[in-house]
Amino acid sequence: MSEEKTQQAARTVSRRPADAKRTCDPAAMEMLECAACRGEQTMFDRYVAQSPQCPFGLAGICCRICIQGPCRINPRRPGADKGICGASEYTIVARNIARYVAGGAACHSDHGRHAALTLLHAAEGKLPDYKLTDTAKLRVVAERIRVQTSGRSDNEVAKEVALAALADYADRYGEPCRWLSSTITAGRQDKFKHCDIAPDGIDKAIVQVLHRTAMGMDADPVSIIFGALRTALADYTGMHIATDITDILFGTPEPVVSEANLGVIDPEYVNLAIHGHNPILSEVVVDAARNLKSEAVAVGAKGVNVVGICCTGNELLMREGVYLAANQSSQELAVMTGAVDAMLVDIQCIAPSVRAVCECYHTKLITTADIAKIPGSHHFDFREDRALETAEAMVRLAVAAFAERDPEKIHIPKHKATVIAGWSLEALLDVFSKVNPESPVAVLTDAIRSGELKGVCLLAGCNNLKGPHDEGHLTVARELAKNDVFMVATGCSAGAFAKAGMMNPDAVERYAGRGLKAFLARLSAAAAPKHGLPLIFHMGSCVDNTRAQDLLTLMAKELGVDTPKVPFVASAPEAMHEKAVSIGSGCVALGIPTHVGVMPHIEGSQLVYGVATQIARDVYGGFFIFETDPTKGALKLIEALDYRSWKLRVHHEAATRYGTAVATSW
Ligand code: BF8
Ligand code: SF4
Repeated sequence: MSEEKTQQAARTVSRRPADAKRTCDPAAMEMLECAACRGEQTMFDRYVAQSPQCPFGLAGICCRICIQGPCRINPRRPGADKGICGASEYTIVARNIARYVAGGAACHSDHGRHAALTLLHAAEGKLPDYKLTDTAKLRVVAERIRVQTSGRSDNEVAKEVALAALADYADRYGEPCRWLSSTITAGRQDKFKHCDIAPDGIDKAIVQVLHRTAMGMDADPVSIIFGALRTALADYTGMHIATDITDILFGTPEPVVSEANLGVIDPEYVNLAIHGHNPILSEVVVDAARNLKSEAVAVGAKGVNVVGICCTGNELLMREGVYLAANQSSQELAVMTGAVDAMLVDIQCIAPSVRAVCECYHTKLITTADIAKIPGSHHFDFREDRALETAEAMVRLAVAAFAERDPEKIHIPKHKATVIAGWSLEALLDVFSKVNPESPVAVLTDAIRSGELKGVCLLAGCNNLKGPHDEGHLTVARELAKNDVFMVATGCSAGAFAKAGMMNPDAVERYAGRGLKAFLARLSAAAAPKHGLPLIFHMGSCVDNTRAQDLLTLMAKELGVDTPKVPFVASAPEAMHEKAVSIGSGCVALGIPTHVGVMPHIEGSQLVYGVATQIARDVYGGFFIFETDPTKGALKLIEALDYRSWKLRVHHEAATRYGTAVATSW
């Protein structure tokens, strides 16, 4: 298929669920055409094969919590309006959602625990392949959580920070987790205390919500949802630990220029795709790939080209400028280019189907985590105390596979786009500080108060094949850009923007409204960033949503109000994973209007739906906006921003006029 044709196909993307070729990424479209010709199956085909999906599951009214079930609630069938044990639809829907949150929190927090243990062992001098890269951040984090820094060596401080992080996992006997209380506003601390949802141990919150939602336990949907919110805040805590410690170990990201989409796979190099979430592994693999360049040259390649997929790709893009090849729904398509010599996976979001795809090619599939094995792949037991040695062995598998390529099967789409990534909160504030050195974040809040910007949106989350691949993300962002919303992004949402060329200065020209354009131009003029400023700022992987949540907290402090009054919204246009449910729930508790572009399994209970969309607003100020039409979703986000910025302006004007403090009781 010619490039022009694929672009046209992407523009006129099909919305029919029975159509397997539903993507607006031209590179993915080209590979789907290719897969169809070769008779290879992808997750796009399997979505069609799974349709129509079970209406009970979709509505969240299928209970499989005990093996007397499954019980399916049918309000129209006498006697079947409750489960065998008598559980009502509201109990079942709430329990199912709470268990999603537990799953998501388990993923993020176990990832954070791995980072904390690595920091501990590195500080103890047990891990020669790891070092403390950002000791300034180490000391900032230490002071924030009240670990003494003066007169102590970096290793001493790091050890205590790691132990403090690990202590947040255990039972703190009523004392809220330190990574939560030290990073949120006083207003949120009070709110969480008042509602009794501040976790006093990450593991404890996860265990409790599983206990709470077992057969014969909590039947009260509001109580279950409050338990789920505590778990969502445990998720936030684990994510924040992961981000902070990863920055300490590998460096806090700084602006970096790179490229994204399948066109980054280079036929002249040994291509090693790294997929998953864990920088503890992938950072060392990047070192190993650099070390083994000569071995790659010896087999006729120009070197080793590491390309990232999903969030470990985002982590490497942020810190190392490594190319990003694909997001969640296009992971199989990277292998189908026939030029990926090995795919190395760690944890989370790895489709088991990559094994079957690798079998059609010469690609070696390498698993590295004992909790994420895939039958038939090469498994390396990755241990931090011999990290580089193991990583080099894995890279050597890729180098050896280079000679086994079948030239007939190589098809690499040309599509790729420039991306300016590396926007940690520190990097963003550094740019703001060039305009206002005294209070960098005021650059943003002043622009909102003056009406130049409508507010801030965090775009996050996955791909979900219930809608066309990447279309939700791109549509929401285009609408927000046009309406002068400052955007930051993480996860596969950031992947979609990077691939589509929405994270570079050209995109500002193309998509930004007048206010957003003027704002970014002012920043550019003052900061003169080497590579220019992007339309959407890439903040990293999914655990790095905490970077954006820290931005919200800073904005609240600057504006003198609590987070539910800040013109800050979030959107997960293509949410899929349990992790997206836990992140979204945490956002709501933090006071953020949160758009979800795929219907979660909640419609089977009017009551639970009402709690998520209405009651949450009354209690926390944040609420869910469920809207599957991305254009309408964007408009609802803009409406939420308009409402908040209008109120802020009114109260700030009144405070200025009467010389009083800004009112906060609205
Ligand atoms: O943690 S956005 S599909 S890759 S879950 Fe997974 Fe969703 Fe992608 Fe990153 Ni986040
Ligand atoms: Fe059915 Fe109750 Fe068991 Fe759920 S917990 S499967 S509703 S009997």
